[in-house]
Amino acid sequence: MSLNATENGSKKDLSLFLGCVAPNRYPGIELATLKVMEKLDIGIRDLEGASCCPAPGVFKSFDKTTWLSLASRNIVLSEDSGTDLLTICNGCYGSLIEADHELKEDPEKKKKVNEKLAEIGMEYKGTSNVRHIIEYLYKEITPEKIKENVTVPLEGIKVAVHYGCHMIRPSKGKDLDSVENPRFFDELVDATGAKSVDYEEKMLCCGAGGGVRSVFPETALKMSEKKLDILKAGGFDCIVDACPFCHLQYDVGQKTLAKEGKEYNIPVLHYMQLLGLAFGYTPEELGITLNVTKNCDFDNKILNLSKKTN
Ligand code: 9S8
Ligand code: 9S8
Ligand code: COM
Repeated sequence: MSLNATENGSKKDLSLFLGCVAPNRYPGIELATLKVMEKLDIGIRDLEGASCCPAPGVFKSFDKTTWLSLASRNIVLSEDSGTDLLTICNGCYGSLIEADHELKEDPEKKKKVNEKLAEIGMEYKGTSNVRHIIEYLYKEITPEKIKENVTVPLEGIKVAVHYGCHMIRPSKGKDLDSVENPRFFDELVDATGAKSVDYEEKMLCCGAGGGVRSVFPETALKMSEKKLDILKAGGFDCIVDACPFCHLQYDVGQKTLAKEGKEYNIPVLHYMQLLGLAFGYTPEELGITLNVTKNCDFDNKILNLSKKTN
């Protein structure tokens, strides 16, 4: 069945906000997103002229006006094309939705930002919404309808879902379920036929956010290591994230740890890549092979699954 987001009254076309990490480090995530969205019949357009969101843990901590002005400029780009703005990164979602919320709630802030935007001939109106791909698929498409499009059920794949911080925290303006024990991402994973299994420290930060990876890389790595130890002991097949920055931290982090003699070999997949596998695309087509972390067990499992269905 072909899916159409207009069914629930939302707009069909979305502007894809890529952020910095996906295009520069993990182009496979963009590739997978475009393939999956095409399969779901959701119209995607490029957000031409977009800049860094700007990264919430960095810019917002230093200068709120600069943060708000840059964020509003990105939002205006999607307003101008009459579409909602779709993010594939927790950080971008966190930054842009919070900025949008502040501007919609506070006329003073809106006025100030519009004075800045007027200098480049732009105006923030508040006519567009900021969406996260996970939240969008869950609410507008639903796990049931995703299931209907699965051609290669990922049976036997034990998934560690990594929510990351900015997708749900702070909860203000987000309208999602429990901050402590969310389930929506797990349900989307289960819709692929794979199984999201709970684990200790599931809600732990990957360690990278808020500038920690740049300034205190050892601290960031220690946090990743903590979760990786738990996942290795639990026999998980892969980590599934919805944030290219968490993705980078767990992927490159494993390479750094391997140099210290700690081998994990746990594949790191963005949800778009997991869904792409369930839709019948190969790991190459989804750019999973561009990751640093490789794991033959996982590749073989996927290969066997696709053989079974063909
Ligand atoms: S943009 Fe610039 S650094 Fe980043 S990927 Fe997501 S958060 Fe927004
Ligand atoms: S990077 Fe993405 S969302 Fe964040 S701050 Fe904590 S966790 Fe990883
Ligand atoms: C993390 C973004 S996804 S930031 O480093 O906290 O800005």
